[in-house]
Amino acid sequence: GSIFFTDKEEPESFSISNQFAEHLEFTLVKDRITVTKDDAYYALSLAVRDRMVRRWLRTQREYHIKDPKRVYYLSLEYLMGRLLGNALINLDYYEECRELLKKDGYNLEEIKEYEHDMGLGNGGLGRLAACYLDSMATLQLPAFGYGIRYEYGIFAQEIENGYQVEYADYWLKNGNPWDILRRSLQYRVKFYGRVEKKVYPDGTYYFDWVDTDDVLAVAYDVPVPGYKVKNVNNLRLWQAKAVSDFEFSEFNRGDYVEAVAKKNDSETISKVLYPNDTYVEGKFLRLKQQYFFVSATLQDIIRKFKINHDNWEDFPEKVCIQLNDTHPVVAIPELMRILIDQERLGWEKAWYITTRTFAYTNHTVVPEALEEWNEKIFGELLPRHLQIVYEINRRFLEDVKKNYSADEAVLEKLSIISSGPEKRVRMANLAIVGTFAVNGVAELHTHILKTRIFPDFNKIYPKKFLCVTNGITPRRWIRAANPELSKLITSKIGEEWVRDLSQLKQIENFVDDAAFRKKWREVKMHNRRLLIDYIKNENNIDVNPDSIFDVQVKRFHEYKRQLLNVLHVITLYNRIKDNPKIKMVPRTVIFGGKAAPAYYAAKMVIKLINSVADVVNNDPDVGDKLKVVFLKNYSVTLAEKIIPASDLSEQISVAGLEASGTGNMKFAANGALTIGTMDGANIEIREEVGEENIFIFGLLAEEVVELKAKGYNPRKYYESNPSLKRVIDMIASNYFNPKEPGIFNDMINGLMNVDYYCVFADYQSYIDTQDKVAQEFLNQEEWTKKSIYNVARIGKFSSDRAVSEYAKKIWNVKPVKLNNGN
Ligand code: 26V
Repeated sequence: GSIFFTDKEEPESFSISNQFAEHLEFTLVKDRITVTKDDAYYALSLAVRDRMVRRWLRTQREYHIKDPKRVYYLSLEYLMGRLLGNALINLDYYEECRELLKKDGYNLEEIKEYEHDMGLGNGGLGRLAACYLDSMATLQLPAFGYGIRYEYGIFAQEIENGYQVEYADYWLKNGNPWDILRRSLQYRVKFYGRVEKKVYPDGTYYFDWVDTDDVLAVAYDVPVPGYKVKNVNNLRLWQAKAVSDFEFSEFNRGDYVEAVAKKNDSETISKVLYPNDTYVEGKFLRLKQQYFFVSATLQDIIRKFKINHDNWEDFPEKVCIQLNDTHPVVAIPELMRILIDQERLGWEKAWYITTRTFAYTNHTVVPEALEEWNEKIFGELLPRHLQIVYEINRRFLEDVKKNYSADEAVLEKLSIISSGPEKRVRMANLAIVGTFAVNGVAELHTHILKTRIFPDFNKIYPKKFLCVTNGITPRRWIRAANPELSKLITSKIGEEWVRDLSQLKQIENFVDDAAFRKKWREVKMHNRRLLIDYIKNENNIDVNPDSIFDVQVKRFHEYKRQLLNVLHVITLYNRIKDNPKIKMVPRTVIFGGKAAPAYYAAKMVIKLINSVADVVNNDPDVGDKLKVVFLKNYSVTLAEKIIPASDLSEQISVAGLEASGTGNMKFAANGALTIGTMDGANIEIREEVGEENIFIFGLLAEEVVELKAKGYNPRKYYESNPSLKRVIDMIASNYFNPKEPGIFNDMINGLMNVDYYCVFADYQSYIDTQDKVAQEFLNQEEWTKKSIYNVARIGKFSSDRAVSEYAKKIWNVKPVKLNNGN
């Protein structure tokens, strides 16, 4: 007989109460006297994890036995948030668990609050990866996430005197019950060194990468349970560790302490997440992280492949690797190196295999965010890879000259290596050349990629470019974040919508049911009150529960135009000051989000918001007509509190720059109406919900281009628009910052002279549209209908739809169903 439960037909069933008690006593060594709430969280999480373990093992074993084609999702970022509530929902165990805990004297809702967010990402790209993991598991796909186990996640944001201040996010301080160390899974990753050409007696030769400085990658696995299915997929995160046999020569020279101290160096690789999204710094450590991640991951993928296969030609039939932006693109020359130098395949065969294995998702057209590596940095850290990149480029450009164009300007644009005084490796060009599919994340974004950013690539490879519009997981963003709305919906149409979001269509049948609409409003009010309490606690601001909850939460970037929102706030303030008795629809304008620590302009927008909030919130003329709230440290968990309470979703980027947006989807799915530009997925949301149920304003993407082409002069808008002029003059004359005069000078000068993101050009259109919002909010019955239509018609934006599109159009992977047993 086997001692393993996985070998038994009917495994003994664990009771959560027993497991919980056992972990409290035996894992945490606590008793009734010493136990804390945090212990309860930890023990409960371990107990819930225990319930996943057998499914997890069984899933991995099933994938091993059936040996289907697998997909590997490679991302430097995963913004997972909290895992306990999500696990309970996906295991369909939430209610039962809550009741059991109650018997033990614990409140699940309270215990959940002790979990620290797993914030291993910056923003949209990292959260998208987390949503896709949930959908890949729910769709029962043989899929594997790979990432880095950063010791410090996205920084914690504090506000001091109105300014953002960053604190380290040591998320592991109380331990982590969700990941398990794979003690025997370690790979050696090489850095630096040099390339040696080795010649065989018969004259053939190969290249050897020698004298390297090595680091170990150790695996930590996080379970990813699908919703109401047995599949539990795996997220494998690598942590850097010094090689154990380090620097023997230095030992011998007597530099023992030096040698041991050096251990720290290698372990800094996985120390911290880079906190800037839209700006590339070209730092050595960042490239080290990328290669560290890619090398360990490819070794792991190849090890698994070799268990069942010895023919490399089968590789692309069995393995698909999705590259989340260019961050893991060094995987392309890495696979080439392995195939050529280690597996001794010729170039052509290696290239054939490589280009049929990888696919690349682009997430931004913001030029500062396109990764390019200084050739010297790249070559010093990865000498063999630089050679391979050069050879890829040489062959590619040969091909282009033969079949497309020999025009120097065209070749320069296509080249993987940029020319000029500082040669750089262009990771996006490498990604396009080295993959079989390149996808944008919304229709407009894909169109801009094809026509504006990479037009020649699109002509050379017309079938390579495609669109997969982003999506969000309804489990976390509706079912878990908004339990009251979920109950109301389920009471009308059953629970299937949680795994098939298109079913929400059915609630349109209740739009004309006044009782249903009333309940709909009660749900929103319930959520609003929770947020009001939170705001009172955090910011000590009293919020009017009947005001419009007007919310913009996302990373701070100039292109996202939080500044335009502030200009609207000041415009409203001026109306009140002009006529303190004015009848207006009350508003609470809520902001949240982090700015990259070195992004001065974005940080000054945060300061401006807090300065305006100080004045507006303390002006007796304003009363409860207008409040401005900046909620610090926006995170996945905070999003789950804010979004369900919102009425108005601000998606106001300058058209053409927000690749997709996913917050826009989360708000609409929770019954907020969008005010937005024709940008990213806003366009597709409008198409789905209907133009009467969304507030669109501003220049179109092409109009932005035209305006700039004919010479945009923001000063003209300032001079011809008295309301805009007044707002700008107030900021410029320190109205909101009398104690710190001049701090907004750079901002004002930027707006008046350049206004790269067309804030002035869109100002009036935005104000007019906001007035329309207020007008329509007055009619609560009509507003409620629009809110219902938004939810009913949001089905397309489920990450289940997005992931099935990837599976069909790119990955060619099929579900592996685990139906019976535990
Ligand atoms: C760039 C860099 C540069 C180096 C430092 C670290 C770092 C991290 C991230 C990035 C690129 C961020 C790109 C991004 O997050 N794009 C967002 O992707 C979302 C998911 O597709 C999409 O909804 C947003 O519109 C898009 O801005």
